Amino acid sequence: MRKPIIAGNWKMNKLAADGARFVMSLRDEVPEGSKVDTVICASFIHLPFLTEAARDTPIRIGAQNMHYEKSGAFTGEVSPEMLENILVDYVILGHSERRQYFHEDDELINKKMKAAFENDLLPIVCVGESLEQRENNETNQFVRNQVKAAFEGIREGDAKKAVVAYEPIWAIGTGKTASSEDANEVCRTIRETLRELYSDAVADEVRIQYGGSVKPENIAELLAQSDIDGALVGGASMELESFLKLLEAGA
Ligand code: G2H
Repeated sequence: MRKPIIAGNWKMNKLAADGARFVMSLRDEVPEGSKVDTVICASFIHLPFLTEAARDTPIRIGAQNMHYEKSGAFTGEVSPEMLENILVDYVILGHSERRQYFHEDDELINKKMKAAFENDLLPIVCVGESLEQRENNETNQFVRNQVKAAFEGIREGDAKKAVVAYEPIWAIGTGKTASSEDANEVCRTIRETLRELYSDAVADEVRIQYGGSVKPENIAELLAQSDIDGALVGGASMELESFLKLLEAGA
């Protein structure tokens, strides 16, 4: 059985003190042995405060991006080694906002995947189609290609630790959610792609999240699907009360 994983993606929101307060309050609500893996992914500036606030708790902290090099002349960038050093565990890679606004492509995301594993970070790698691709019935093929490109050259032992987030672009922050059945179909395609690339063991172990306007009202139905093992949540992860409802649904 795959353990559900609910990850908040705060995007470029909250000030550092607010973020730390959120995690301090969350500490009391996420018991040791919790049935759901709880992750908060925040801007770089939050991360040292959040890892400190989450110390000795089951809460895990993630970055939303990173460079693929260990160090060097890359002004304004943050390296995987820097993240690992401050006890960050996860990193979101290839979020559609980064693909769209910062021109990240499959090749770059693959480099970042490799760098994540080399530095003991667990990638949450995002894939998903545009509205146009969905309307042209290209979703499954497009997402398969994104998965193949992201995992190119990743060893089996690492691949099974990855988390894949299926986020249809048209459902992000729009209030539109894919129907649970449609979301599950694409998540199944992702799992079958991993089965072809690797093995049953990898396909059955990798956790696949759905993301895109997940809220307390729709999460239970999404998590009830055979191939959806969690959620990557933006808007509804920002308030403690609604985030706790999401965790409850996952437990
Ligand atoms: C999709 C999601 C979080 P939201 O980007 O990754 O955001 O839940 O606000 O649609």
